[in-house]
Amino acid sequence: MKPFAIAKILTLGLFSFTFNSFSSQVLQVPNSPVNQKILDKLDLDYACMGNTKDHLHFHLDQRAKNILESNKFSKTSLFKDSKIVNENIESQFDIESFSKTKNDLGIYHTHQELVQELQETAKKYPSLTELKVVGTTVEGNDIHAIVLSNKKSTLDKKSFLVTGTHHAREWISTEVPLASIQDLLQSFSSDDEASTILNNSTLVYVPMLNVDGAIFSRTQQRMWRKNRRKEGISSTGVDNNRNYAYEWGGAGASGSAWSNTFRGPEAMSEVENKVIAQLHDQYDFVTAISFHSYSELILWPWGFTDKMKSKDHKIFEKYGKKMGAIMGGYKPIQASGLYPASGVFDDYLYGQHGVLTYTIELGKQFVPKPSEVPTINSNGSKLLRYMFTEARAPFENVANTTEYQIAQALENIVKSLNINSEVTSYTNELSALQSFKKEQIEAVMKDLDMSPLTRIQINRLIKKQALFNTLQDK
Ligand code: 0X9
Ligand code: ZN
Repeated sequence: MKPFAIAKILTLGLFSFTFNSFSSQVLQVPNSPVNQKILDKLDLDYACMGNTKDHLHFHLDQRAKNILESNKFSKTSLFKDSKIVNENIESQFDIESFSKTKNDLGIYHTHQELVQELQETAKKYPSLTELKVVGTTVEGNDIHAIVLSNKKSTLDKKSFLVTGTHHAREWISTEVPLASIQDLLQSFSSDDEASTILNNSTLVYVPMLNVDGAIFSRTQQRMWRKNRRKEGISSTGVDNNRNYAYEWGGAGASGSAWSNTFRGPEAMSEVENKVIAQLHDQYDFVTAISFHSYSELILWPWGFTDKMKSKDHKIFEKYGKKMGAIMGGYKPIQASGLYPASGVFDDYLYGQHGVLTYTIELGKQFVPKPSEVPTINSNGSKLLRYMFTEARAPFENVANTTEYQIAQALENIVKSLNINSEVTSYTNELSALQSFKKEQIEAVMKDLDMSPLTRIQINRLIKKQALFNTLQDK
């Protein structure tokens, strides 16, 4: 059915049309808080499939169609000004177009090929690499990490983390880490930049974090996103990028096991997420990059809230803009500018551990055309070289100014605002603000782009707290 026809029927408020159930499309709707709420409520899949600040794209598969059929009311708002932007999202996974046999995915690595390549690489460069099994999945597969560093170098080293395939269907996100590994190892002896990086850094790569999901997407169900955790007898899966222990269970993460953004039964319940926590404990990363696809974006914290920027926004923006340029024009933005999502990788590593952390949404498809892969790989490798060289002590020059302290206190309040709105629960955070002048607080709120509603809410809380303190003193 043509987008025009759908839009027309829907704006007329008639809901009797039948969707074509044989192809699965992507529908573009305006990116508004109302539409985000509806998509969340109906548990529809609106991950990065070409999303922008203005538009959300969601997967109109059979499940979505069934849900929409039985929630006719929501459709009125959702389908206003909507259009189909992809007639058949599964066609990008049409491996026949880039591979001869069923077990071979052409330029893309199967899990087996990935492990083989890592083993061969470790064998070829024993003084520069260490191959490790860092976890075992629920389906019994090993999660591999390869650590790159010149073992002979006695220089002080900074640690970096690079991950691929949090999400099963985002095949390209494993290719870029692999390309970067080869880039640095192959040029170590001939190129100053590569040898400097390997002499003074410890680079931890986990090219395929969600191994079970990746295998499932490659062999059974192309559009699979989550891991393969079992709930009862079904493998419903958990979204590894909603399971991290930072603002876990907040906006944009579902409590329903059937949702594509299922947060899991508790924070860090999943082996893949535990692997990241353990690696950070071991290596103490300064900077981390998580590759995903798609939408050509450079994203940074906060992910969980769009109520404010982070206190380190300028630093995130500086590196983000440069990375966007290296990638040939990817858009650099705070992640929640797209849609809020909680329990995400960036927020966890930055918020919990102070790591400069980014999510890179590669390409224009989950599985870009084979002819596009070399450019994405080479830009991605350049991006990583840039970060390994320039983002070695990203927060070093951050002064503990009054503004910074106010921003920190405001951040803590915004975090608790998400949980409840009782004044008594903010006592500590609010007292931290008591010593600052009203004008100073206002200026920082403005600088952090705090939403007017949040400003009003916080100002009210400050007043209440002041009153409470006065009464207590009496
Ligand atoms: O939704 C995600 O986990 C990421 N997009 S993807 O399509 N690769 O799944 C983006 C997360 C970025 N964070 C926020 N948007 N808050
Ligand atoms: Zn993803």
